[in-house]
This record gives sequence, structure tokens and C-alpha cells, in this order.
Amino acid sequence: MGDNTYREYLHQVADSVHSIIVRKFGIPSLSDRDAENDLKKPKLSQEHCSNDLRNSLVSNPSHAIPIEDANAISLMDFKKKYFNTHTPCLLKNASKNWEAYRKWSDVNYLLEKAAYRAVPVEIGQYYTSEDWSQKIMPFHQYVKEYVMEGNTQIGYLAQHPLFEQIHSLRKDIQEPIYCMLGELGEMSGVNAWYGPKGTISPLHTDPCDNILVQLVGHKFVRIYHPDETPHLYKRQSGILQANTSEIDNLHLLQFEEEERKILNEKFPLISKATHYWDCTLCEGDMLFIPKLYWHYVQSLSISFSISYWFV
Ligand SMILES: O=C(O)CCC(=O)C(=O)O
Repeated sequence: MGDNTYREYLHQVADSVHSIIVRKFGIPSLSDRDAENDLKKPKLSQEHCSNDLRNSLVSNPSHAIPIEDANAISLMDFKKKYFNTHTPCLLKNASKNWEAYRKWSDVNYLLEKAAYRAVPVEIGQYYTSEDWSQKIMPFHQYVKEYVMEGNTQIGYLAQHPLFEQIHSLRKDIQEPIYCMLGELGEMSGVNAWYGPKGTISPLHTDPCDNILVQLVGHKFVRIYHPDETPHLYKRQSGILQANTSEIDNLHLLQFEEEERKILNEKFPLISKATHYWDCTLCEGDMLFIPKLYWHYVQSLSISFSISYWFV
């Protein structure tokens, strides 16, 4: 048996053992108070994106990201207009035919597939905060302690190759066709991002083109052109954070004048960074983030996204 076949086999065994455990012990309760009620709660979040929601966080219409209907733009037109010109683009209706889009807002479905599997969780508002740490815990514990409403501390299942670990979730997703456009036509990482409202991925860059697929809930995303690097306070030290900005409070941009003043006082050059795009990423959307473009991501509800990095 080759290495890959053997690994595939082990993953199938793990999935089967997991479903036996679920059948034998059931799905752990999400609430100490009312387990019955919790199991009847079907959906995590299904607030569909109205135009108002889409536009509410765009700082100025001239910075709204171009939006295309994935059913109306051909792959070749996407390539010409966006991929070849390294222009970010939001493709609406792009993942609405995925099983994951239909099923993953049901927490019980996710628990059936993953309740007893161990997952890494980032604790703290963002990975540049001083109080940030990581813990490994069963998925059901993560959902109960960090994802369901009423939890006070932020925990984020972030940038985790969940589909290498849990094969039974793979049949719900598809590789986005846009990833074929890379020079080598290869994926360089497929990662899950699952968490409550309020997770923040601080402003950073990645070395690969990215299709970020939104399957549950919505997120605010700001993208800066790499030309703006001199205005974005790139960190100088720390291997983990060398691709990350020192601007840890970019979310203040969304609030009142007073908060924006605090941000501008601490990072005065940010006001010169005018080459940027804003969007609200809604369930069913895909977002093209060109490689080396700065991006900041904040969840506005319980959210499940997958990033497809390709080369
Ligand atoms: O969704 C997030 O929180 C961050 C996503 C991201 O940074 C990425 O896909 O590269």
C-alpha cells in the first residue's frame, strides 16, 4: 500500500470510529441548562445578505469591491478582468450549490461529523494580542465554550486543514474552478476558519492567490494593494508575524469619529493608504484575494469559511 492510500485508509477508519462513538454515546449537549432545546436548535445563523448589510461597512462607495454574479461571468472573463490584473473581486452565488452551504449552518450536522475529534483553537481576540494562546480540544467543547452565544472569550478554529483530518466533510465541498488559473494549477493549502461573531484576523499578507469561500454567516473584509505597504506598519520581527501589520485595531475604522481618531493618532500613515477595497462577505460568496495583498477579516456573526490558496 502506498503512503497516500494508507493515509486515506487511516482517515476512513477515524471517520468510521467517530460515527460509531456518536451512535453509541450521542452528541454531547451544548448547554448545561437545556440539552433538549439545544438539540432542536437547527441553525447557527441564516441572516441573508441584504444590500443594506452588504453596503453598511463599506467606508465609501468608491472603495466598494467589484461584485460579479458567479453564474454570469465566465472563467475566461474572470481571468482577464481580475486574475490577470490582480484585482480583488467578490463572486456572489458562487458556493450556493455546495452541500456545505446547505448543511453547515446546522450545528448538529457538524457535531455528527466532528464532535469528538480534536481541533486546535486560537484563544484571544487576535494572534498578535499579548494574551493570545492555543489549545487543543474536542470539537464539541469548542462549539459549546466558544461558538454558541453568550461566550465571553473569543476562540477561533483558524487556518486549520480540517478536511485533511475529517474526510467525511470533504464530500460537502468542491475546489473552486478559479483555482485552476494559477501558473502551476496546484493547491497550496485548504484551510477551515470557523468561529463566533467577533473573530479578527489582523491585517496581513499571504504568498499565494486565495479564493476565500463563505459558507455560513458573514464577515467584513478590507483589502489593501501591496503599493500601500509603506503606510501599513509591517512588523519587523517574529517569524510568525513577519507578514502582519502592527495595526492591531483596524476595526476602529468602522466606528465613530472618536475611535477613528485613536487609530489615526497611533498609526498616522494609515490615512495615506487610500488604495483599498471593502466588502461584506456573505454566505454563498467567494472572494478573490490576490497574493501579497494585505487583508483584514472580521466576523460579523457565527461564521464558517474555507480558504483555497493556489499557485
Ligand atoms: O477568515 C479569516 O479570518 C482570515 C482568512 C485569511 O486570512 C485567509 O484566507 O488568508
